[in-house]
Amino acid sequence: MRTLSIAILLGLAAGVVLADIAPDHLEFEADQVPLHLLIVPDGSGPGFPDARLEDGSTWDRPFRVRPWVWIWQGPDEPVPVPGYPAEDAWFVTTGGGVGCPGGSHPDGPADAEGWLTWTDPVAGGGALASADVQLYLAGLPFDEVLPLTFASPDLSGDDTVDLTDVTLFAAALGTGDPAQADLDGDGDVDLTDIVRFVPAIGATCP
Ligand SMILES: [Ca+2]
Ligand SMILES: [Ca+2]
Repeated sequence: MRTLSIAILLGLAAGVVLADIAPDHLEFEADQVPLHLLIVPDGSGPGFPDARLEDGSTWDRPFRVRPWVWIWQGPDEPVPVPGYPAEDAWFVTTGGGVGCPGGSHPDGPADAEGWLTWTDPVAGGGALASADVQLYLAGLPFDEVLPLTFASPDLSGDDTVDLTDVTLFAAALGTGDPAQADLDGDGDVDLTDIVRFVPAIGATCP
């Protein structure tokens, strides 16, 4: 509790200078497993409560992460950061996906215990289902990846779903490459993925 009290003091009372933190590790909810989410550049994809688990069921609640960081000249151990600003937290996939400006910020600042929450759909594209998802705070990535996988109808990664993506999607359907065309994350490429692709044609970043 002492650690948490210090963190609350640092985060809420004094304010943390963003340049003075360094990522240490991430904490997830105990039953959190890799969640699969469809992301569309215009943010028209499902929100996190509709993210799918491997068995096809839905997560049914927001996605939460508690980052633990080192604070320069702060406590002698990593601490969470209550009140951490949403605009300085975001994630990207290792392939450079989730590219819309502000498309992957959390709902708001970290809560009193330092948890960041994501509820709304992510606005972005270019994410392969096989790519790792990394959280950044103040521009610095955590080594530990988030328990998330994304897929997007924007296969080309230019944050627009257009003819180029139709061509790529058709090719991926032909080869059955789930890394690109498995938009619902059920491990195969079939009609349910086409149903998710077609409505996204024309989508672009807000
Ligand atoms: Ca594209
Ligand atoms: Ca599928």
